[in-house]
Amino acid sequence: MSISINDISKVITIIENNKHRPKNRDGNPGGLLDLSTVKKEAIVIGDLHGAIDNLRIIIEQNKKKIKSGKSFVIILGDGEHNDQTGHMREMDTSLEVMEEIFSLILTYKENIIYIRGNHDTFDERLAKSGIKQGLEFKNYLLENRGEKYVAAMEQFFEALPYFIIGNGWVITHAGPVRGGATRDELINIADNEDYRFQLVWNRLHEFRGTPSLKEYGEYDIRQMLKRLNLPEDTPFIVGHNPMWGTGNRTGIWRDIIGIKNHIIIYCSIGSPAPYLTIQDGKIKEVFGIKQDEGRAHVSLQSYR
Ligand SMILES: [Mn+2]
Repeated sequence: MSISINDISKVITIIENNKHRPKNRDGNPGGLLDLSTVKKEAIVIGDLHGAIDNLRIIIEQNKKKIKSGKSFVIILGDGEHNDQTGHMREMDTSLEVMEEIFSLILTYKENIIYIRGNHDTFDERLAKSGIKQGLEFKNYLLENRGEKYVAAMEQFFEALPYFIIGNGWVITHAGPVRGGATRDELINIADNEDYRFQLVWNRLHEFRGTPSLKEYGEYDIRQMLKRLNLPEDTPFIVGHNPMWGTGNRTGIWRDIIGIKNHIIIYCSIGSPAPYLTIQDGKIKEVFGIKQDEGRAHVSLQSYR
């Protein structure tokens, strides 16, 4: 499906008018999606970074459930920008993923949710291995789609929510705000550049010693849940920070460095298309690609 500027406007309208999105004090769509009353199955997909095949496989495997409204999909942001060494300037797959997401939102409306990641920007300060991927994607779109399309994409980025409270779980792109944040602060995140930055950039503090300002630890997770009036052991799901260095190649890391119910999920190129399904407090790991199809395999496991 080819995506027009008008289509992107429709996508933005759907995102901004989500009935589970409380308005901020200026009457604009807030930074929080409150899905705590939604009882259907959540399908959670981590950062794709151009992994168009993974996205298509996962949607195909769950198409019936999404179509019938039995399940809804959450994509954790960072759909664009190939993260594979030697391919970081490749932007074809970035556009493919974003247009696929637009087309899914146009088809399934609020049953497809995309939250903001640190790559969901044209900001020139965004650089990976010295490559300004935000700027490169913008230039690619200027060349291939034109100025108005770039403006529409930017508007899409700005329209995205930052945090989801689900039915017994929470999700954000990168990590908690250090020291936590309240519901009201999340709704009014437009006024708080620091919180917007932290939710899409924070990384887990993995080693002993003083954490840097971009890092969070278990304390911050518990504090965030506490300030949201949620049980302190509520599953806290993020993407952003794949832990390939641990030797686990599945793209799903649970109870990371001993933090109970903290889950990182990452679905980039080369991963076995991992995703989570969450229903009634049960979190399952599923892999779109099995070992006999040529890549890493971990059998379906039950979590919690
Ligand atoms: Mn990220």
